[in-house]
Amino acid sequence: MRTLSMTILLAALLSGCSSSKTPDPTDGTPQPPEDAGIPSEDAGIPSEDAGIPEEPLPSGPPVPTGPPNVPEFEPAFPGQTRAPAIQTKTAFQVTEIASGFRNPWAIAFLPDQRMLVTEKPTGALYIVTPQGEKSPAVTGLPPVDGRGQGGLLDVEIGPDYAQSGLIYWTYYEPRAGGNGLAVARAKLVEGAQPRVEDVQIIFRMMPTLESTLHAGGRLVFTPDGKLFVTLGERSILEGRVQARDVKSHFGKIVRINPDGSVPQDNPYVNTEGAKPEIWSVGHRNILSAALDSQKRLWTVEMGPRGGDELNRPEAGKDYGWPTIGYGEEYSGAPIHESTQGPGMEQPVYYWDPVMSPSGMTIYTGDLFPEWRNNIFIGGLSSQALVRLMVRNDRVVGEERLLTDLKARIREVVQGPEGALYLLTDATNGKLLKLTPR
Ligand SMILES: [Ca+2]
Repeated sequence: MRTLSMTILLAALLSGCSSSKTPDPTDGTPQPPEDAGIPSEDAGIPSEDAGIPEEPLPSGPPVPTGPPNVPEFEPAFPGQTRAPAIQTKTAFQVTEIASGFRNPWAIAFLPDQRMLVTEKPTGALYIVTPQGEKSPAVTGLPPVDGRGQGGLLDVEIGPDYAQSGLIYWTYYEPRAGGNGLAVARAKLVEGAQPRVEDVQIIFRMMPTLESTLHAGGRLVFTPDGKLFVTLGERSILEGRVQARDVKSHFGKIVRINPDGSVPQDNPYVNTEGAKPEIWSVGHRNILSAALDSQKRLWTVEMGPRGGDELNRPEAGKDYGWPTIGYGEEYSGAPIHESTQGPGMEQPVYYWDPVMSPSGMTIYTGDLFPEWRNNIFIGGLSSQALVRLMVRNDRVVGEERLLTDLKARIREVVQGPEGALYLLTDATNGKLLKLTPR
């Protein structure tokens, strides 16, 4: 219930390519390395402002990130990694709205500009005003398995929230014989003690397995009323080998209706033995997902050491993990025989060394016209907000913002007024707002 108004002024010029700090190839914390990647071909964020001649593409050296972990791997096409460094011209400031969140994970905006904020390990969900006042934790959510990378993860407002009051969230569900990601929805009931009512579990990742790693867990609603859920492969070998197997949910993106039923135009509904919720296969651990202005899904997944990757996952396609990809095991041992293979997609872009993605938004606001259609990704080990400029579905420029904060960025969301809202991943995690100065 406290309002913090500390304002950190940051000249954009200072946070562009000024940092030459080499990212820790591991997550940079005692947590297991959720951080790390593989690719996807073509893609299509539209050029901004159709009809207006485009500026020349950026050129020059990439963001200085240190030597690659696997220098012998070559990109599949020019510009697939180490795009030219770019620099935001608009001066901006970072305002701290609230702090004291224990490893917060996700932000969702209510229609009145208040926010829902999740805390991963505790399973707590808060309502936070634009001024930073925090409600008591919402009651009625089922318990979470908050160990490791599990816990309470993403939260989204239902498309019919104004009528139904339904909110949706992902969490690691304790189960007999292990745990697994689940998606729940319930009606949010406000008051001095907010609560949820009529909790329904609409999706359970199967099979059940004991692992505290590679939880995935991002939710994305589409304008046609479907819900994408990104899933990890549990990290341990028993899970990893299921990432390309359509009989398992591990390492998949799934697409469901808001009540959990299966859309009949999903790609595997007529495949014998396949999980019908599956949209795409061969992913490692997707912690970033967003729609572009054409309402197409883009994701960034934690790859192995030297293999984080940006993809534009399409129905029924195979993104290759663990068979192909960039990077290596965190032990330094090889994983992939090859970076390319028949029937498997290349990433749009990859990072070696990794930036450790979590959270993603594709900017459509008015406050920063120069950012329109740019991709923003939270960086954990890279301790940065990563900005990608995209033309014709290829990355043509990269920037690392907010490196001066020296904070792990867990979440980035565009607010209703066009500001960016961020969460830092820490035991005293902060809710920050980024606006023009
Ligand atoms: Ca891949």
